[in-house]
Amino acid sequence: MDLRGSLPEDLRDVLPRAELDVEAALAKVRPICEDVRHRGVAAIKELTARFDGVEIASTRVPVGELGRALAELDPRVRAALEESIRRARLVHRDQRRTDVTTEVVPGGTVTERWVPVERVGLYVPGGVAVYPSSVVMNVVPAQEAGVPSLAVSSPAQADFGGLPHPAILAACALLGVDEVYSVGGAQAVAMFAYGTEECRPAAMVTGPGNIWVAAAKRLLKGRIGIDAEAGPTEIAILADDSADPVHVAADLISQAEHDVIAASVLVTDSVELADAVERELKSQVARTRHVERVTQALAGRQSGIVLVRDMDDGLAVVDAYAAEHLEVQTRDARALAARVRNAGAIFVGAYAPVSLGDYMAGSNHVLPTGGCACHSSGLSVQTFLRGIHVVDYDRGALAGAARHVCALADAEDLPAHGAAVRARFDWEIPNP
Ligand code: HSO
Ligand code: ZN
Repeated sequence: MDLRGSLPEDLRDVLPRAELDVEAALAKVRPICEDVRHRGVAAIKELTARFDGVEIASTRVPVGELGRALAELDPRVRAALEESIRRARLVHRDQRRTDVTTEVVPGGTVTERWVPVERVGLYVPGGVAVYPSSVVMNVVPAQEAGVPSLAVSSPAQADFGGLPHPAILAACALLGVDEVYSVGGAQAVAMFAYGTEECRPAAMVTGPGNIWVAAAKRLLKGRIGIDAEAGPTEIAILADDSADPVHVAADLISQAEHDVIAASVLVTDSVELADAVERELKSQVARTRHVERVTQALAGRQSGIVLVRDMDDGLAVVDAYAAEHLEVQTRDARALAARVRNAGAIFVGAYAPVSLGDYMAGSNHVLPTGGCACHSSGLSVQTFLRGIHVVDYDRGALAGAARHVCALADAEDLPAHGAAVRARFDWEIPNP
């Protein structure tokens, strides 16, 4: 796409982006959720046999299976997961909030008290995408927020005797999560929302998932709190002629590897870089393991190269796009990155590829997709906290506010609001 002329007004609509039709999945998901609501475990067992092709004796994974999966985990993967957890804890621990008390008037304070969500259900996909790293990224912020009760659910796998994938179980064991369910898809969201004989209901469900999971979350939100609906993953790279085309191409391919509808977008003011990246893509794609998936993702209308006049226009484009992941590979990368307003996460310079953030930077990899980065942020400790205002006024402080309360109550034709204040002063405060 060539935007070297002046930028169009409707920049956001012009830029490439895939859309997921979650609405269409709602009709299929509704009866599934109702079934789980009314028949609980029996319904889940039938749905598991139908969708996952495996009979399960219980939806709850015996605790012994977690320890066994950990014992059988490749020691290199174990060491990497442990380091990933350690780094994520460092970052997320610093996100904890302290209660703040504001003295509004003498004798009148408001405290914002941060209280963790009581119980959280975390959904972990199975199937093509088995990501123990995502277990880390969901569990660590919840634990650091102080969530007292945490349960994980992941689809029953026929290949593993109806248990979730062993890498998921091992990650749970490393994180100290022992409540795990072998339940997938919309059923898992319904299980957390309504509860069953084997699983207590949760106040919130988080975690990525396929379209059925997204639809179930949309259907049941309100009944249960949800995180953002995760769409296909995206990488945008803002680069100038100082960027190395080998790195840029490798990073574009790295996220295209997730999904045929993943988006990889390069924004640059250098035609030479754009050409070099195209050449590099051809040669690297031919050598990558998931050639077909990557080829399809890069050829899709959601991916491509956007040419801009200069870096100011480049910034305008990446802000309008609001990528889940944004890499800045330019001469003054740090300064430029500081000017970006919209992105899920920003990766600065030549040595911060997105795959570092996926596993080992300490940052969270559950991030807003589909342009939602212009109003939302990724998963963090804050996701699992509620700020409760505690209002504490004494008699004198209320007296000082009384006539203003009465005036506004009157203006809104809600005189009983004013009366609730006046009653405390033997009605001596005049009705304005
Ligand atoms: N890039 C994905 C997360 C992930 N990558 C998991 C590898 N494993 C979405 O941020
Ligand atoms: Zn990734």
